[in-house]
Parts: sequence; C-alpha cells; structure tokens
Amino acid sequence: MGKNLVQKILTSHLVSGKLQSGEEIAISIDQTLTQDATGTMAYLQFEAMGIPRVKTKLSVSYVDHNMLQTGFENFDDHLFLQSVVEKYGIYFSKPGNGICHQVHLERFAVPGETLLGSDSHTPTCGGLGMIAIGAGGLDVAIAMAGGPFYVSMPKIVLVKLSGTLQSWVTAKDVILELLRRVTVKGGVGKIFEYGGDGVKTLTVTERATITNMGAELGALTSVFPSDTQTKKYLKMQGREKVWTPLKADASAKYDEIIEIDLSSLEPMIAKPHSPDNVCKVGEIKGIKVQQVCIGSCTNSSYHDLMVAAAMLKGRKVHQDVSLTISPGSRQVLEMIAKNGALTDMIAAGARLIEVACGPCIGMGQAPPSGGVSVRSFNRNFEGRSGTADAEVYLVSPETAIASAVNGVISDPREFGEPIIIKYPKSFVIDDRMIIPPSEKPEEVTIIRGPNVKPLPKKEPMPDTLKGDVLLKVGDNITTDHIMPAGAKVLPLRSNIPAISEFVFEKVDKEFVRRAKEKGGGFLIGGVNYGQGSSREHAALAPMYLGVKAVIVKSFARIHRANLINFGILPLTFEIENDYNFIDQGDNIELPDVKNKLKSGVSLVISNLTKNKKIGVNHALTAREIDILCAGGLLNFQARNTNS
Ligand code: MIC
Ligand code: SF4
Repeated sequence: MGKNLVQKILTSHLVSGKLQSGEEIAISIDQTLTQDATGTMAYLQFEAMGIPRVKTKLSVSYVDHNMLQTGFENFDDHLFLQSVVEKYGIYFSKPGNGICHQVHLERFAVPGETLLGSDSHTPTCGGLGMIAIGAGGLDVAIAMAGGPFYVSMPKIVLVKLSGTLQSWVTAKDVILELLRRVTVKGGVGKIFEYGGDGVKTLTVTERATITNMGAELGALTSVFPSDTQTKKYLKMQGREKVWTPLKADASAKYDEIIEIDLSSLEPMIAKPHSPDNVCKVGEIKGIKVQQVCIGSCTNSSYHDLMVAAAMLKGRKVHQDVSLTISPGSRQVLEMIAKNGALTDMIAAGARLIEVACGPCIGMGQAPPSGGVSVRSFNRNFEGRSGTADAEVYLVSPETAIASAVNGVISDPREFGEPIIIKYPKSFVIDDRMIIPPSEKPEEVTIIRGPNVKPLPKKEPMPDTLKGDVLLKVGDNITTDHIMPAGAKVLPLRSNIPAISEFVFEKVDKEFVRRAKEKGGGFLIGGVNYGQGSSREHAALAPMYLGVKAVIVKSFARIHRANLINFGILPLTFEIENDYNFIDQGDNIELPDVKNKLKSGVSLVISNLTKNKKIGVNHALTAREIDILCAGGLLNFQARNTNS
C-alpha cells in the first residue's frame, strides 16, 4: 500500500511502536530549537542530565521573546543561554537575529527531517516538508540528549487544496478558514498533511503561515510536500543542497479528507477572543480600529513585509491608528532596508519595533483600554495583548494594512490594484549573528545571573492523593490563563518560585494564596484544557504550588505531556456531566492511586464533601505511569540512568 507523506517521514524516524493511530510511538529527532522564554529551563534540565554534548544533528537556541530589558533579568538570561549552549554544542542565534520559527525556516529547516522545538509554533517548518513538533522544554532537553520523542500516533488528515487564491486573498485566509471549520480543538490528535493541485501555487513562506497556525487547531503538526517551490526557496537561501523531493504516493490513504478550493476563499478574520471565531472580513468591516500590528512568526516574511510596504507607499496611516511593524528576521529587515521598502513604511507613519515576537506575547505595545487591535498574528486570547479588555482581531497583513490606512476594519479587495512582489535572485545571506558552539567546551564558563534559579524538585507520587479543589474553570482554558506571559511575568521564566506567584492571576487573584494555604490540591476544567503555548511553566509552577492532579473533560496535547513530565496526574471525567458534581473547595481523594495506575484498575475520585464517587480516565501509557510515579520525567531519567 502507498504511503502518505507523514508515514514516510515517521517510518524513517521510527524508534518504537506502530504507525497506528492511538498507539504510542517514539521517533528520533534530527534537530531541536529553543527560544529564550522556554530555553533557560530546557538547558537547566539538559545540564541536570549530565551529558557533555548534544547528540542531535543540529540544535539551535534563539533569543526572540524576552527582548524588553526593563531590568537585569532578560539580559542575564541571554548571557546564560549564550554560554550554556556554547558549551554543550548548540548554535546561538543572537537577539536581533529573528523569531525562532522564521529564522529556522530560512537557515536550517531540511525537508524530510524531524524537528522538536520548545515552542508551540515549531510546526512552521512543516512548510518546508519537515515533521516539526512543539513540545515542553524537558522533552526538547531529552531529544538533545539523544532520546526519542514519545507521542500517541495521531490520525492523518489530508487537506486537499484545489484552485488558486484570488488577488488579496492569502495563505492566512486559508488557515483561518480551516480554523472556522475545524475549531481550536478539532486538530487534537491529528496531523494535517497538505496535498492536491493547489499546493504548487503556494510559496514556502505561504505554506509556513498555514503550518504555523496549525498549532491553533491543536494539531500535532502540519506538513507540506517538498517540491519545486521548496527547491526555489532553498535556492534563494543558498541552501539548495539540502533539498530532496518528497510527496505522498498516489495510492496513499488518510483517516480523513478536508477539501478547500482556494479560488472560492475570501479575506477572513478571527474575532475576539479565539483564533477559531472566524468570519469573512466583509461581514464586520467598518469597525473602528486603534491599533494595527504586523509581524509574528505567522506573517513577517519578506513577502508579507513587501506587500505591507507597497500598500503603504505614498499613503499615511490613519490619524487615529498606531501601526507597528516587527520584522520576523534580520534577513527580512536588512532586505527591506536595502530595497527602500522600509522607507515607505516609515514615511507612512509606521512604528518600527525590533525583530522579535514583541506585541504578539504582550512584550510592549499593549492596546488602549477597550481598544480594537487588528493583528497579523496567530493568537487573540483575552488579555494576551497586555490589555485585559482589548478586542484583538487576527487577519492577513493585507487586511491589516488596509485597516490601518482606513482607520476601520477593511476588506483589502477594495484597496486598489493587486500587488505583485518581485523577488531578488537570492536573499541576504549572513549568518554571523548565529554563533557556532565552542570547539573547546571545557574552557567555557556558564554565566548565571541571580535570575537563574535552580530547578525545583518533586517527590515521588504518594500512595493516596488527597486535598481540596483549588479552582474550577470552564472550556478552552489556555496556558496564557494558567501561566500568563507579557512584559511583567516573562522575565521570571528562569525563576520558578517567583513566576509561581502569577499562576491563574487573570482568572482568580486569590488562587496562589489559596494553593499555598491548603498545601496544594486539585484543578478542575472543561474541554481542551491547556490549549495554546508549549510553556512548561504552566505545569511547573502549579507543581511548585502543590497541584497534584488536574481533572478535566479533555486536554490539549502539549499541556497534558507537560503535566506528566512534572508529575501532575492528568485525568478526564469518564462521564462529562460529572464535571457538575465537583466544585471549588470540595475535599476530594484518590485512594491507592499508585497501585491502581500500575495494575490497570480504574480510578474513582471520592468527593468527600458531596459524598459522591466520580469515575475518571487517564489513557496513560506504562511509560507515562512510571514517570508520574517517579515524580516526573527528570526523576525518572535519573533513576533509569543510575540503575
Ligand atoms: C506563545 O506564542 O504563546 C509563546 C510565547 O511563543 C509560547 C512559548 C512560551 O510561552 O514561551 C508558545 O507558543 O509555545
Ligand atoms: Fe513569538 Fe508570537 Fe510566534 Fe509565540 S506566536 S513564537 S510569541 S511570534
């Protein structure tokens, strides 16, 4: 039987398991990436493993998130990262060189290889034919140590593209349409493989916009074939040597097929406060806008910024709008600076901010109170922008600029003649801001500022879990709810005791006090709990506060894996309605839990306050049970290395 593209890449990397959906598989990892906000923990964890040098083909550490240096913390962390990676064999992309996903696509992605990154948008490189997966920092540290990545084999969905996009309709509109159809939880347990005649009409950076936002579907990853478009892109990056053709066999089978006719699409927009709250731009045009932001790992390529500049040329940003532009990489910034496009942006009144994630993660540029912000980004969760009551909309750069000029949400098709961007033969290639690892690692001293605190430890799981329900939340809770980011909290990522003070800050200001008073306890949630980022701090900080188990209707993949990695038991209600029989403050107990997990006996929660028994599922593999019983993956690894 013919193989699809996913099966081909996974087969060549399979370490254990069968490629049957639901089975646990382990795959070898060729490349890893980290960014600064998750990287410090990942490297502390890697150090704790005592391995002298990374074992991957390539590992890169980027600095792109924690770029506002309002105190010593972020610069200290950058120095820690630069020195630690120099010692252990990892490349260091300096602050100012670009957003990890954009730079990795430009300079390192290789068709047919695997990439594991400590950031949920790692699937961006799927646009270049990689199986690229986002994970917690600890999983990435294990991959750097040569360990495989474990995951439950997902279902493979073919997204069959036909036709060609019309003028002013973009790759962003394709993924917004998919989000409208599938929703933020519709991709959980799935990989989206793109195929069909329409694929060849999309450039690599357009594909990368689509695979990037596959993360918002909750998917494990998304992948495009490697074809002549891929070859052309690699050639422009001076890397055509790494090109190999890759596509599904004609007789390949899929678990599901979704068809999208590119020519039928219109400009789309995700309304507050979820990337799947999508409608046509035309349906809501006319809403007054205070801020427009262009950038992020979704839409800050050379093409995106050239279109933005061409739309701004000879025009002015509306008097009531603040337009920010944050290029995705130094390469892109250098090119638009050289060819004059940057001048057109500046002349139009754009506010140029540095090459980084910036406003996407609330690192500056918070909108005004109750303000409307239209962004070319990928997430519009409530409060993520830094302003609790801001209304954030997600669109293509085309829709964003049309709105910035008109002062109201605008359909770009009404803006003027279509824009054609001419590409240079080659991009600006200069890797001097990527520092190679030291050839004399023994001479490298790791720099540890006072912000870099040691990893907290966890004891093995006790026989019985008992305590109070500390908090009950609803559906689609994001990791931004659990462990907020933004300019105030992000600098504390290397300091778990300090960052723990902010857990659930935006949901319930009393949470931390309660958790401390009660010596920990339980969390209750609805569907798709923990969606969004890969930040393991959303598990690590609750662990530090004594959270023992999280009981929900369903989990997002990365967060569930992070809970296991840090020894917090992830459980789901056997009967969803039982969610209604457990409330904040209830005293609950899971007796003899360790033995029951090991012997496969089903788990029942005793709600001692309501005198009710509630059946729960765990779907844990034997390996995951061992990790949980050991008190987390680091303890498990240490035990296995010492035994
Ligand atoms: C995000 O977009 O939420 C982040 C910030 O890039 C996170 C990583 C983090 O929290 O450090 C992600 O997407 O994984
Ligand atoms: Fe950075 Fe935003 Fe992309 Fe996350 S989603 S990596 S914060 S640009």
